[in-house]
Amino acid sequence: MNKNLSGLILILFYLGVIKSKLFYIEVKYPLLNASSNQTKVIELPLWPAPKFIKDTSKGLLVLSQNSFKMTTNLPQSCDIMEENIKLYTNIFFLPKFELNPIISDTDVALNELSFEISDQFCPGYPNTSIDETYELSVKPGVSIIKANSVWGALRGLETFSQLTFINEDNKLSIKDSIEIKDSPRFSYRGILLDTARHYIPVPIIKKQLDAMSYNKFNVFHWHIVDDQSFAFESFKYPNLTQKGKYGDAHVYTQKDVKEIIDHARLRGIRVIPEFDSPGHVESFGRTFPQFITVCWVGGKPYQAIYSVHGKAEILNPTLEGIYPVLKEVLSEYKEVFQDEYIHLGMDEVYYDCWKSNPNISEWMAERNMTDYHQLEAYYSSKILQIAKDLNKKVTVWQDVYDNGVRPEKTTQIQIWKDEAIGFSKWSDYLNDITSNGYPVILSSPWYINFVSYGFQEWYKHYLVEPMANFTGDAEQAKLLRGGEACLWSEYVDGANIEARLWPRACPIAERLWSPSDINDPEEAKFRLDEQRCRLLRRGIPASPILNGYCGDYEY
Ligand code: CP6
Repeated sequence: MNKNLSGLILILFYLGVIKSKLFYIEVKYPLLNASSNQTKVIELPLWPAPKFIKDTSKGLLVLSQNSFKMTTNLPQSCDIMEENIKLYTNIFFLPKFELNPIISDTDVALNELSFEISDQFCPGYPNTSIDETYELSVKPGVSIIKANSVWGALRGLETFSQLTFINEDNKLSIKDSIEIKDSPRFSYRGILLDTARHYIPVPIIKKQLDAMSYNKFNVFHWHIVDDQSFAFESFKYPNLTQKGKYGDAHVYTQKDVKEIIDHARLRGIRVIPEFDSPGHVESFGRTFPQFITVCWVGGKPYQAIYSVHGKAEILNPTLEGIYPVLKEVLSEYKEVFQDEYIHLGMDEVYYDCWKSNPNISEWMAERNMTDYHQLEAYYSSKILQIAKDLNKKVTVWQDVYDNGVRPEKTTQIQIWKDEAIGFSKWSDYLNDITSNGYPVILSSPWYINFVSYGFQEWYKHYLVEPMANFTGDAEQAKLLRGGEACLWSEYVDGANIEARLWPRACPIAERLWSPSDINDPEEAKFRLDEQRCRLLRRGIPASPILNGYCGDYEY
């Protein structure tokens, strides 16, 4: 081989080694098992990985619960910071592990974590344009988190918490010189929970919000009603709840909803509720059977309600009486849910029942409608107008767009179809919808309710690159606002949601937060292992990833 060439290869090889050494640190592994002799080289065990890390540490700092404090530069008290300082103090000094609080002469202390927040005000609810950028500087004495907003400070605090571990002397410690600069790749990083197929108890929903914040998710898409149940407490139409709920214990009172929204706010998470129609309305139709399309069978009306689940129950858009009711329902949503967006569903509209009904055919003929897509589009435009009149921005499932409706350009189109379930490729939808100027949320590759033996899906979910087949320019690319992991709950309720959701949602959290080139699952798996153990330590019963154990943790 040519000498120069082999020299070059050597240099490249050497650079590769240096790069990986910079990125990897030596820690006791498992992290909590201070007495273990196992040492393993793992990356700084951060999840999701930040944009930039510089670790020039030479030793450890010790945090003592007697002296460590967190301070902010905010002139006024801010409940978000105060609550999180409490929450994270509990995470740092979990009483369960009885840490040694003594700082001895040979220890170097970290006594303060100081938040320097440029927008010195305490925000209300998080919104689409929150700034989650932060910089973290860990050093002896006072470590610093700089952020533009309180939301960035929260993300930085989570990262800081993930750097702490228990050292050989049973003291909470952190490496002594780390610089991190970080901001999310996508602004929308959501999880859909379906509490209609099964009710999920309020305290369990709150725990999922906690776990979401540990993974830097920032949107809870609440699929709160569907065919199977209508669990939202309505004061305007109490029967919606009475007839729509599963049982007395299975209702989200408006007080519950407010609590959940406030719990989410403290963690920088938006709550977007879904009102799904004109399909998926069986439970709604128990109160308003007169608005459900009567399917005709053998030349006669056949009231499908209560007898056929799923596909048959569909609103009849030709009945004008429906729209004032929808307006009331949506205005009640608006009173309770704070977010500027509401999700209007409109997925899976099947035409069989509409087609069977001669009154609908007649109505369409009078309006020169020749195609049921036009009827669906008619319904979509009506309900979109209602939302607009209520001053609400809207997300819809892609069906609305597929059907030719072109709503306001603020309307987010959520892609759920894919060739894997008999449609086109999700990347084709992404190219098409963004080329027409609509913001997009991607869900198709991330159904975490589909399970196989073990946790094999995580590679698939992790390796999804949303922009892999993107054909648009940089402007168009910005329209991909992010993605959403969907946990459809046909087979999920309070008994198994936590183990089903975690750590299955973690790979998606990293894909949506971290730079696109953080995509090597063989590197990520060590950090993911640690993230799963971290979730356990914080009280989230996340499933195991593969054989092994989490330090001294008894699971
Ligand atoms: N429920 C509702 C569902 C689905 C949708 N809407 C769904 C269908 C197929 C797959 C995943 C989800 N269970 N209301 C479609 C958005 Cl593969």
